[in-house]
Amino acid sequence: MEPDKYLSNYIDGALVPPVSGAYLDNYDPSTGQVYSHLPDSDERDVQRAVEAAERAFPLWSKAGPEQRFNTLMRIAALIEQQREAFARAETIDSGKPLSLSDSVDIPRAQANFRFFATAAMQFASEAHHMEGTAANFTLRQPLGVVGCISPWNLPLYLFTWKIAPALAAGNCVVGKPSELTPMTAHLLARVCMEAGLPPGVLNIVHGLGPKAGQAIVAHPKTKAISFTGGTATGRHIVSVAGPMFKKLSLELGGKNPNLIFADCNFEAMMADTMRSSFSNNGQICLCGSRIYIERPLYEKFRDEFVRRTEALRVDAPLSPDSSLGALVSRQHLEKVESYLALAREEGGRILCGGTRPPMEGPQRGGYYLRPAIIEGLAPTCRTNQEEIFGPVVTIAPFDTEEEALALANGTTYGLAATLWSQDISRANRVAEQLQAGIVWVNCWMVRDLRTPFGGVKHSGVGREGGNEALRFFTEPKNVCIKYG
Ligand code: TXE
Repeated sequence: MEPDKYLSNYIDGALVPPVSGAYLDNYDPSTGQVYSHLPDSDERDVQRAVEAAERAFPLWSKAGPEQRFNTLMRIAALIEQQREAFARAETIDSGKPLSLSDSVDIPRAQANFRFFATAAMQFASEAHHMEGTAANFTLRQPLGVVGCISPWNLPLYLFTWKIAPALAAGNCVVGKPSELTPMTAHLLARVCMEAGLPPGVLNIVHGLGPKAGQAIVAHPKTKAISFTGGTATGRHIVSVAGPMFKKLSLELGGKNPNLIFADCNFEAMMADTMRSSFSNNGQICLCGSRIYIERPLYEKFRDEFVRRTEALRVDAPLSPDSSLGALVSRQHLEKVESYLALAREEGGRILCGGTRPPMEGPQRGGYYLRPAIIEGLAPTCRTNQEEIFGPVVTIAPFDTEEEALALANGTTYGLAATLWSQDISRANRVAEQLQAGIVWVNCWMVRDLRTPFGGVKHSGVGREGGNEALRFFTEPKNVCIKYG
Protein backbone atom coordinates (compact mmCIF):
# COMPACT_ATOMS: atom_id res chain seq x y z
CA MET A 1 0.00 0.00 0.00
CA GLU A 2 1.51 3.33 -1.09
CA PRO A 3 1.06 6.19 1.41
CA ASP A 4 -1.47 8.90 0.48
CA LYS A 5 0.10 12.06 -0.93
CA TYR A 6 -2.46 14.37 0.69
CA LEU A 7 -3.52 13.46 4.22
CA SER A 8 -6.98 14.29 5.56
CA ASN A 9 -8.46 15.33 8.84
CA TYR A 10 -10.81 12.75 10.36
CA ILE A 11 -13.90 14.58 11.58
CA ASP A 12 -17.36 13.21 12.30
CA GLY A 13 -16.46 9.80 10.90
CA ALA A 14 -15.18 11.08 7.52
CA LEU A 15 -11.85 11.97 5.95
CA VAL A 16 -12.10 15.67 5.13
CA PRO A 17 -9.80 18.42 3.80
CA PRO A 18 -8.88 21.38 6.01
CA VAL A 19 -11.34 24.30 5.90
CA SER A 20 -8.59 26.64 4.67
CA GLY A 21 -7.63 24.28 1.82
CA ALA A 22 -3.99 24.80 2.86
CA TYR A 23 -1.47 21.99 3.31
CA LEU A 24 1.95 21.67 4.95
CA ASP A 25 4.89 19.72 3.51
CA ASN A 26 5.73 16.39 5.12
CA TYR A 27 9.38 15.38 4.83
CA ASP A 28 10.97 11.96 4.62
CA PRO A 29 13.90 12.36 7.06
CA SER A 30 15.89 9.61 5.32
CA THR A 31 16.19 11.71 2.15
CA GLY A 32 15.21 15.23 3.17
CA GLN A 33 12.57 15.22 0.41
CA VAL A 34 8.91 16.24 0.69
CA TYR A 35 6.86 13.10 0.14
CA SER A 36 3.35 14.05 1.26
CA HIS A 37 1.27 16.93 2.57
CA LEU A 38 -0.82 17.32 5.68
CA PRO A 39 -3.73 19.63 6.44
CA ASP A 40 -2.71 23.01 7.84
CA SER A 41 -5.74 23.05 10.12
CA ASP A 42 -6.89 26.00 12.20
CA GLU A 43 -9.53 26.77 14.80
CA ARG A 44 -12.33 26.22 12.26
CA ASP A 45 -11.35 22.56 11.82
CA VAL A 46 -11.04 22.19 15.58
CA GLN A 47 -14.47 23.74 16.02
CA ARG A 48 -15.99 21.17 13.65
CA ALA A 49 -14.16 18.37 15.43
CA VAL A 50 -15.37 19.54 18.85
CA GLU A 51 -18.95 19.82 17.62
CA ALA A 52 -18.81 16.29 16.17
CA ALA A 53 -17.35 14.98 19.43
CA GLU A 54 -20.08 16.70 21.45
CA ARG A 55 -22.77 15.14 19.28
CA ALA A 56 -21.21 11.68 19.65
CA PHE A 57 -20.71 11.89 23.41
CA PRO A 58 -24.20 10.99 24.73
CA LEU A 59 -24.33 7.68 22.86
CA TRP A 60 -20.66 6.70 23.31
CA SER A 61 -20.59 7.52 27.02
CA LYS A 62 -23.72 5.45 27.61
CA ALA A 63 -22.68 2.59 25.34
CA GLY A 64 -21.12 0.87 28.34
CA PRO A 65 -17.70 -0.75 28.67
CA GLU A 66 -18.58 -3.90 26.78
CA GLN A 67 -19.65 -2.20 23.56
CA ARG A 68 -16.66 0.10 23.75
CA PHE A 69 -14.45 -2.93 24.41
CA ASN A 70 -15.70 -4.64 21.23
CA THR A 71 -15.02 -1.59 19.06
CA LEU A 72 -11.58 -0.89 20.50
CA MET A 73 -10.58 -4.55 20.15
CA ARG A 74 -11.58 -4.40 16.46
CA ILE A 75 -9.33 -1.36 16.03
CA ALA A 76 -6.47 -3.28 17.69
CA ALA A 77 -7.03 -6.30 15.45
CA LEU A 78 -7.02 -4.15 12.31
CA ILE A 79 -3.76 -2.44 13.31
CA GLU A 80 -2.27 -5.89 13.85
CA GLN A 81 -3.53 -7.07 10.43
CA GLN A 82 -2.03 -4.01 8.74
CA ARG A 83 1.11 -3.99 10.83
CA GLU A 84 3.50 -4.06 7.89
CA ALA A 85 1.90 -1.02 6.24
CA PHE A 86 1.78 0.86 9.56
CA ALA A 87 5.42 0.04 10.36
CA ARG A 88 6.61 1.11 6.94
CA ALA A 89 4.64 4.36 7.15
CA GLU A 90 6.03 5.10 10.62
CA THR A 91 9.58 4.52 9.43
CA ILE A 92 9.25 6.72 6.34
CA ASP A 93 7.66 9.50 8.42
CA SER A 94 10.02 9.46 11.39
CA GLY A 95 13.34 8.12 10.09
CA LYS A 96 13.52 5.29 12.65
CA PRO A 97 14.68 1.82 11.56
CA LEU A 98 11.94 -0.42 10.21
CA SER A 99 13.00 -3.09 12.71
CA LEU A 100 12.05 -0.67 15.50
CA SER A 101 8.68 0.42 14.06
CA ASP A 102 7.83 -3.21 13.44
CA SER A 103 8.91 -4.57 16.81
CA VAL A 104 8.09 -1.66 19.13
CA ASP A 105 5.96 1.20 17.78
CA ILE A 106 3.18 -0.62 15.98
CA PRO A 107 2.82 -3.62 18.33
CA ARG A 108 2.62 -1.20 21.20
CA ALA A 109 -0.03 0.95 19.46
CA GLN A 110 -2.32 -2.05 19.06
CA ALA A 111 -1.46 -3.18 22.62
CA ASN A 112 -2.59 0.23 23.90
CA PHE A 113 -6.07 -0.35 22.46
CA ARG A 114 -6.25 -3.92 23.78
CA PHE A 115 -4.93 -2.96 27.19
CA PHE A 116 -7.33 -0.08 27.80
CA ALA A 117 -10.34 -1.84 26.25
CA THR A 118 -9.74 -4.60 28.78
CA ALA A 119 -8.78 -2.32 31.67
CA ALA A 120 -12.03 -0.36 31.36
CA MET A 121 -13.97 -3.61 31.70
CA GLN A 122 -12.26 -4.16 35.07
CA PHE A 123 -12.30 -0.55 36.26
CA ALA A 124 -14.14 -0.18 39.57
CA SER A 125 -14.81 2.76 41.82
CA GLU A 126 -14.66 3.14 45.59
CA ALA A 127 -17.25 2.92 48.36
CA HIS A 128 -16.88 4.45 51.83
CA HIS A 129 -19.09 3.12 54.53
CA MET A 130 -19.99 5.30 57.58
CA GLU A 131 -21.12 2.67 60.05
CA GLY A 132 -24.75 3.08 61.06
CA THR A 133 -25.03 6.47 59.34
CA ALA A 134 -24.57 6.53 55.60
CA ALA A 135 -22.92 4.94 52.60
CA ASN A 136 -20.84 6.76 50.03
CA PHE A 137 -20.00 5.53 46.61
CA THR A 138 -17.94 7.18 43.93
CA LEU A 139 -19.24 7.52 40.42
CA ARG A 140 -16.48 7.84 37.84
CA GLN A 141 -18.02 9.45 34.81
CA PRO A 142 -16.38 10.34 31.49
CA LEU A 143 -15.49 14.01 31.11
CA GLY A 144 -16.97 14.72 27.69
CA VAL A 145 -14.74 16.04 24.90
CA VAL A 146 -11.02 15.75 25.61
CA GLY A 147 -7.90 16.85 23.72
CA CYS A 148 -4.94 14.53 23.09
CA ILE A 149 -1.75 16.05 21.68
CA SER A 150 1.30 13.92 20.95
CA PRO A 151 4.88 14.33 19.72
CA TRP A 152 6.95 12.91 16.86
CA ASN A 153 9.33 10.53 18.59
CA LEU A 154 6.95 7.58 19.05
CA PRO A 155 4.13 8.79 16.83
CA LEU A 156 1.36 6.16 16.86
CA TYR A 157 2.60 4.63 20.12
CA LEU A 158 2.09 7.85 22.11
CA PHE A 159 -0.99 9.05 20.22
CA THR A 160 -2.82 5.80 21.05
CA TRP A 161 -1.45 5.80 24.61
CA LYS A 162 -3.72 8.82 25.16
CA ILE A 163 -6.61 8.10 22.82
CA ALA A 164 -7.21 4.51 23.94
CA PRO A 165 -7.84 5.25 27.66
CA ALA A 166 -9.86 8.36 26.80
CA LEU A 167 -12.16 6.38 24.52
CA ALA A 168 -12.31 3.32 26.77
CA ALA A 169 -13.49 5.52 29.65
CA GLY A 170 -16.34 6.86 27.47
CA ASN A 171 -14.98 10.21 26.31
CA CYS A 172 -14.94 11.60 22.80
CA VAL A 173 -11.58 12.83 21.54
CA VAL A 174 -10.12 15.59 19.43
CA GLY A 175 -6.55 14.49 18.81
CA LYS A 176 -3.57 16.04 17.09
CA PRO A 177 -0.44 14.10 16.17
CA SER A 178 2.81 15.94 15.58
CA GLU A 179 2.99 17.81 12.29
CA LEU A 180 6.35 16.08 11.71
CA THR A 181 4.88 12.56 11.82
CA PRO A 182 1.20 12.60 10.82
CA MET A 183 1.06 9.50 8.59
CA THR A 184 0.16 6.71 11.01
CA ALA A 185 -2.58 8.83 12.63
CA HIS A 186 -4.01 9.19 9.13
CA LEU A 187 -3.90 5.40 8.71
CA LEU A 188 -5.51 5.03 12.14
CA ALA A 189 -8.47 7.11 10.94
CA ARG A 190 -9.06 4.61 8.13
CA VAL A 191 -8.85 1.75 10.61
CA CYS A 192 -11.41 3.42 12.90
CA MET A 193 -13.82 3.77 9.99
CA GLU A 194 -13.33 0.11 9.08
CA ALA A 195 -13.81 -0.94 12.71
CA GLY A 196 -17.17 0.86 12.90
CA LEU A 197 -16.18 3.47 15.47
CA PRO A 198 -19.25 5.76 15.57
CA PRO A 199 -18.76 9.14 13.83
CA GLY A 200 -17.38 11.88 16.06
CA VAL A 201 -16.10 9.59 18.82
CA LEU A 202 -12.51 10.14 17.64
CA ASN A 203 -11.57 13.17 15.56
CA ILE A 204 -8.06 13.77 14.27
CA VAL A 205 -7.02 17.28 13.30
CA HIS A 206 -3.62 17.66 11.65
CA GLY A 207 -1.49 20.77 11.68
CA LEU A 208 0.86 23.03 13.56
CA GLY A 209 1.09 23.19 17.34
CA PRO A 210 0.61 26.93 17.80
CA LYS A 211 -2.39 26.86 15.42
CA ALA A 212 -4.33 23.56 15.50
CA GLY A 213 -2.87 22.40 18.85
CA GLN A 214 -3.48 25.76 20.47
CA ALA A 215 -7.11 25.74 19.25
CA ILE A 216 -7.68 22.36 20.94
CA VAL A 217 -6.15 23.55 24.21
CA ALA A 218 -8.02 26.88 24.21
CA HIS A 219 -11.41 25.53 23.14
CA PRO A 220 -13.88 26.03 26.01
CA LYS A 221 -15.48 22.63 25.36
CA THR A 222 -12.33 20.48 25.73
CA LYS A 223 -12.51 19.42 29.36
CA ALA A 224 -9.06 17.87 29.68
CA ILE A 225 -5.79 17.99 27.79
CA SER A 226 -3.39 15.08 27.69
CA PHE A 227 -0.09 16.28 26.24
CA THR A 228 3.33 14.76 25.60
CA GLY A 229 6.09 16.97 24.24
CA GLY A 230 8.66 19.56 25.18
CA THR A 231 8.71 21.26 28.59
CA ALA A 232 8.43 24.76 27.06
CA THR A 233 5.28 23.74 25.18
CA GLY A 234 3.92 22.16 28.37
CA ARG A 235 4.46 25.42 30.23
CA HIS A 236 2.59 27.31 27.53
CA ILE A 237 -0.29 24.82 27.62
CA VAL A 238 -0.57 25.30 31.39
CA SER A 239 -0.78 29.06 30.88
CA VAL A 240 -3.72 28.61 28.49
CA ALA A 241 -5.60 25.70 30.06
CA GLY A 242 -4.84 26.39 33.75
CA PRO A 243 -7.00 29.51 34.05
CA MET A 244 -9.80 27.58 32.29
CA PHE A 245 -9.55 24.92 35.07
CA LYS A 246 -9.04 22.06 32.65
CA LYS A 247 -7.68 18.75 33.81
CA LEU A 248 -4.10 18.44 32.60
CA SER A 249 -1.81 15.48 32.11
CA LEU A 250 1.63 16.62 30.96
CA GLU A 251 4.44 14.26 30.03
CA LEU A 252 7.39 16.51 29.27
CA GLY A 253 11.12 16.36 28.78
CA GLY A 254 13.80 14.48 30.66
CA LYS A 255 17.53 14.42 31.29
CA ASN A 256 17.63 10.95 32.68
CA PRO A 257 20.59 9.64 34.68
CA ASN A 258 22.05 6.13 34.54
CA LEU A 259 23.92 5.22 37.73
CA ILE A 260 26.33 2.34 37.17
CA PHE A 261 27.93 0.83 40.25
CA ALA A 262 31.11 -1.26 39.97
CA ASP A 263 29.35 -4.39 41.27
CA CYS A 264 26.88 -4.52 38.37
CA ASN A 265 26.48 -7.38 35.94
CA PHE A 266 28.74 -5.84 33.30
CA GLU A 267 27.37 -7.63 30.24
CA ALA A 268 23.71 -7.02 31.04
CA MET A 269 24.49 -3.38 31.89
CA MET A 270 26.42 -2.81 28.64
CA ALA A 271 23.66 -4.27 26.48
CA ASP A 272 20.96 -2.17 28.11
CA THR A 273 23.08 0.97 28.25
CA MET A 274 23.54 0.78 24.49
CA ARG A 275 19.75 0.64 24.10
CA SER A 276 18.99 3.30 26.69
CA SER A 277 21.48 5.66 25.02
CA PHE A 278 20.79 5.24 21.33
CA SER A 279 17.43 3.52 20.73
CA ASN A 280 15.45 5.61 18.26
CA ASN A 281 18.53 7.86 17.99
CA GLY A 282 18.11 8.87 21.63
CA GLN A 283 14.74 10.42 20.76
CA ILE A 284 12.82 8.72 23.56
CA CYS A 285 11.90 10.67 26.65
CA LEU A 286 13.07 7.68 28.74
CA CYS A 287 16.56 7.43 27.22
CA GLY A 288 19.39 7.89 29.70
CA SER A 289 21.56 10.80 28.57
CA ARG A 290 23.80 11.34 31.62
CA ILE A 291 25.75 8.22 32.49
CA TYR A 292 27.56 8.16 35.82
CA ILE A 293 29.95 5.26 36.51
CA GLU A 294 31.58 4.27 39.79
CA ARG A 295 35.26 5.12 39.40
CA PRO A 296 36.80 1.61 39.56
CA LEU A 297 34.70 0.63 36.52
CA TYR A 298 35.02 3.91 34.64
CA GLU A 299 37.78 3.15 32.16
CA LYS A 300 36.61 -0.36 31.38
CA PHE A 301 33.10 0.98 30.78
CA ARG A 302 34.25 3.93 28.69
CA ASP A 303 36.42 1.85 26.37
CA GLU A 304 33.77 -0.80 25.82
CA PHE A 305 31.01 1.77 25.39
CA VAL A 306 32.99 3.67 22.75
CA ARG A 307 33.88 0.42 20.97
CA ARG A 308 30.24 -0.71 20.76
CA THR A 309 28.96 2.73 19.81
CA GLU A 310 31.44 3.02 16.95
CA ALA A 311 30.16 -0.34 15.69
CA LEU A 312 26.54 0.88 15.44
CA ARG A 313 25.43 1.17 11.86
CA VAL A 314 23.85 4.46 10.79
CA ASP A 315 21.93 3.60 7.65
CA ALA A 316 18.73 4.20 5.68
CA PRO A 317 15.86 3.35 8.04
CA LEU A 318 14.30 0.90 5.56
CA SER A 319 17.59 -1.03 5.33
CA PRO A 320 17.47 -4.22 7.42
CA ASP A 321 21.04 -3.55 8.69
CA SER A 322 20.26 -0.11 10.09
CA SER A 323 20.69 0.21 13.87
CA LEU A 324 20.24 3.98 13.75
CA GLY A 325 18.20 5.70 11.06
CA ALA A 326 17.79 9.44 10.52
CA LEU A 327 16.84 12.13 13.02
CA VAL A 328 13.31 13.41 12.63
CA SER A 329 13.95 16.77 10.92
CA ARG A 330 16.66 19.09 9.67
CA GLN A 331 15.80 21.54 12.43
CA HIS A 332 16.21 18.83 15.06
CA LEU A 333 19.51 17.61 13.54
CA GLU A 334 20.83 21.17 13.68
CA LYS A 335 19.64 21.54 17.27
CA VAL A 336 21.50 18.36 18.28
CA GLU A 337 24.62 19.53 16.42
CA SER A 338 24.43 22.87 18.20
CA TYR A 339 24.65 20.99 21.51
CA LEU A 340 27.77 19.17 20.28
CA ALA A 341 29.35 22.55 19.53
CA LEU A 342 28.27 23.77 22.96
CA ALA A 343 29.77 20.69 24.62
CA ARG A 344 33.14 21.46 22.99
CA GLU A 345 32.94 25.07 24.18
CA GLU A 346 32.14 23.83 27.68
CA GLY A 347 35.32 21.75 27.69
CA GLY A 348 33.87 18.35 26.71
CA ARG A 349 35.85 15.74 24.77
CA ILE A 350 33.83 13.97 22.09
CA LEU A 351 35.09 10.40 22.28
CA CYS A 352 33.26 9.22 19.18
CA GLY A 353 30.60 10.28 16.68
CA GLY A 354 28.90 13.64 16.47
CA THR A 355 29.56 14.01 12.73
CA ARG A 356 27.33 13.42 9.72
CA PRO A 357 28.20 10.11 8.06
CA PRO A 358 28.82 10.12 4.30
CA MET A 359 25.64 8.75 2.73
CA GLU A 360 24.99 7.69 -0.84
CA GLY A 361 22.22 8.17 -3.38
CA PRO A 362 18.93 9.66 -2.14
CA GLN A 363 20.17 9.32 1.46
CA ARG A 364 22.64 12.16 0.89
CA GLY A 365 19.94 14.67 1.82
CA GLY A 366 18.86 12.76 4.96
CA TYR A 367 19.30 13.84 8.56
CA TYR A 368 21.92 11.37 9.76
CA LEU A 369 24.32 11.74 12.67
CA ARG A 370 26.86 9.37 14.20
CA PRO A 371 26.07 8.63 17.86
CA ALA A 372 28.27 10.64 20.20
CA ILE A 373 29.76 10.07 23.66
CA ILE A 374 31.17 13.06 25.54
CA GLU A 375 33.37 13.10 28.65
CA GLY A 376 34.98 15.77 30.78
CA LEU A 377 31.96 18.01 31.34
CA ALA A 378 30.89 19.60 34.63
CA PRO A 379 27.51 18.34 35.88
CA THR A 380 26.13 21.88 35.94
CA CYS A 381 27.00 22.84 32.37
CA ARG A 382 24.19 23.30 29.85
CA THR A 383 25.05 20.11 27.96
CA ASN A 384 24.40 18.20 31.17
CA GLN A 385 21.33 20.19 32.14
CA GLU A 386 19.27 20.65 28.97
CA GLU A 387 17.39 17.99 27.04
CA ILE A 388 19.19 17.26 23.76
CA PHE A 389 16.91 14.43 22.63
CA GLY A 390 19.38 12.96 20.17
CA PRO A 391 22.11 10.31 19.90
CA VAL A 392 24.33 12.13 22.39
CA VAL A 393 25.26 11.05 25.92
CA THR A 394 27.72 12.28 28.50
CA ILE A 395 29.77 10.06 30.82
CA ALA A 396 31.50 10.85 34.10
CA PRO A 397 32.88 8.95 37.11
CA PHE A 398 31.61 9.14 40.70
CA ASP A 399 33.13 7.97 43.99
CA THR A 400 30.33 7.57 46.51
CA GLU A 401 26.66 6.73 46.62
CA GLU A 402 25.89 10.22 47.96
CA GLU A 403 27.73 11.82 45.07
CA ALA A 404 25.91 9.58 42.58
CA LEU A 405 22.55 10.63 44.01
CA ALA A 406 23.46 14.31 43.99
CA LEU A 407 24.50 14.05 40.34
CA ALA A 408 21.39 12.12 39.37
CA ASN A 409 19.06 14.55 41.12
CA GLY A 410 20.95 17.66 40.04
CA THR A 411 18.73 18.81 37.16
CA THR A 412 15.31 20.41 36.89
CA TYR A 413 13.99 17.22 35.26
CA GLY A 414 12.80 14.01 36.91
CA LEU A 415 11.30 11.56 34.45
CA ALA A 416 13.22 8.28 34.62
CA ALA A 417 16.42 6.94 36.19
CA THR A 418 18.29 3.68 35.73
CA LEU A 419 20.58 2.09 38.27
CA TRP A 420 22.88 -0.89 38.01
CA SER A 421 24.07 -2.76 41.09
CA GLN A 422 23.94 -6.33 42.42
CA ASP A 423 23.59 -5.01 45.98
CA ILE A 424 19.87 -5.15 46.70
CA SER A 425 20.09 -2.93 49.78
CA ARG A 426 21.85 -0.25 47.83
CA ALA A 427 19.42 -0.56 44.94
CA ASN A 428 16.49 -0.02 47.30
CA ARG A 429 18.20 2.83 49.14
CA VAL A 430 19.12 4.69 45.96
CA ALA A 431 15.78 4.06 44.23
CA GLU A 432 13.98 5.57 47.20
CA GLN A 433 16.01 8.78 46.98
CA LEU A 434 16.03 9.29 43.22
CA GLN A 435 13.88 12.22 42.12
CA ALA A 436 12.13 10.50 39.21
CA GLY A 437 8.72 9.16 38.32
CA ILE A 438 10.19 5.90 37.04
CA VAL A 439 13.23 3.99 38.34
CA TRP A 440 14.63 0.95 36.55
CA VAL A 441 16.95 -1.32 38.51
CA ASN A 442 19.20 -3.57 36.40
CA CYS A 443 17.05 -3.01 33.32
CA TRP A 444 15.69 -0.30 31.05
CA MET A 445 12.33 0.21 29.36
CA VAL A 446 10.73 -2.83 30.92
CA ARG A 447 7.12 -1.70 30.72
CA ASP A 448 4.02 -3.01 32.44
CA LEU A 449 1.14 -0.90 31.13
CA ARG A 450 -0.59 -1.02 34.52
CA THR A 451 2.15 0.99 36.24
CA PRO A 452 2.01 4.78 36.77
CA PHE A 453 3.93 6.56 34.03
CA GLY A 454 5.15 10.15 34.23
CA GLY A 455 7.65 12.47 35.80
CA VAL A 456 8.35 14.87 38.64
CA LYS A 457 9.79 18.41 38.62
CA HIS A 458 9.86 19.88 35.09
CA SER A 459 9.21 16.46 33.55
CA GLY A 460 5.51 16.78 34.00
CA VAL A 461 2.33 16.69 35.97
CA GLY A 462 0.09 13.67 36.48
CA ARG A 463 0.52 10.06 35.50
CA GLU A 464 -0.52 7.97 32.54
CA GLY A 465 -0.94 4.19 32.40
CA GLY A 466 -3.37 1.70 33.91
CA ASN A 467 -5.95 3.02 36.34
CA GLU A 468 -4.13 6.37 36.54
CA ALA A 469 -5.16 7.07 32.95
CA LEU A 470 -8.73 5.89 33.49
CA ARG A 471 -8.96 8.10 36.58
CA PHE A 472 -7.60 11.05 34.63
CA PHE A 473 -10.20 10.61 31.92
CA THR A 474 -13.10 10.35 34.40
CA GLU A 475 -14.53 12.74 36.96
CA PRO A 476 -15.17 11.26 40.40
CA LYS A 477 -18.47 12.17 41.99
CA ASN A 478 -19.26 11.09 45.53
CA VAL A 479 -22.85 10.07 46.20
CA CYS A 480 -23.75 9.94 49.90
CA ILE A 481 -26.89 8.05 50.99
CA LYS A 482 -28.01 8.55 54.57
CA TYR A 483 -29.72 5.66 56.26
CA GLY A 484 -33.40 6.31 57.13
O1 TXE B 1 7.82 19.33 20.70
P1 TXE B 1 6.57 20.19 20.94
P2 TXE B 1 8.78 19.38 19.47
C1 TXE B 1 11.26 17.61 23.51
C2 TXE B 1 12.60 17.47 22.86
C3 TXE B 1 12.43 18.21 21.58
C4 TXE B 1 11.57 19.35 22.05
C5 TXE B 1 10.78 20.00 20.98
O2 TXE B 1 13.57 18.09 23.64
O3 TXE B 1 13.62 18.65 21.04
O4 TXE B 1 10.70 18.76 22.99
O5 TXE B 1 10.10 19.01 20.20
C6 TXE B 1 2.16 20.35 19.71
N1 TXE B 1 -0.43 24.26 21.81
N2 TXE B 1 10.38 16.50 23.30
O6 TXE B 1 8.99 20.72 18.89
O7 TXE B 1 6.69 21.47 20.19
C7 TXE B 1 2.98 19.94 18.52
O8 TXE B 1 2.31 20.26 17.32
C8 TXE B 1 -0.78 22.98 21.64
C9 TXE B 1 10.21 15.62 24.40
O9 TXE B 1 8.25 18.39 18.55
O10 TXE B 1 6.34 20.22 22.38
C10 TXE B 1 3.11 18.45 18.75
O11 TXE B 1 1.93 17.78 18.35
N3 TXE B 1 0.01 22.07 21.08
C11 TXE B 1 9.09 14.71 24.22
C12 TXE B 1 3.27 18.37 20.27
O12 TXE B 1 2.71 19.58 20.76
C13 TXE B 1 1.22 22.44 20.67
C14 TXE B 1 8.76 14.26 22.88
C15 TXE B 1 4.72 18.27 20.75
O13 TXE B 1 5.46 19.33 20.18
C16 TXE B 1 1.66 23.76 20.82
C17 TXE B 1 8.95 15.26 21.87
C18 TXE B 1 0.78 24.70 21.41
N4 TXE B 1 1.10 25.98 21.59
C19 TXE B 1 9.77 16.33 22.11
N5 TXE B 1 2.92 23.86 20.32
C20 TXE B 1 8.96 13.61 25.24
N6 TXE B 1 9.26 13.90 26.49
O14 TXE B 1 8.54 12.52 24.90
C21 TXE B 1 3.27 22.63 19.88
N7 TXE B 1 2.23 21.77 20.07
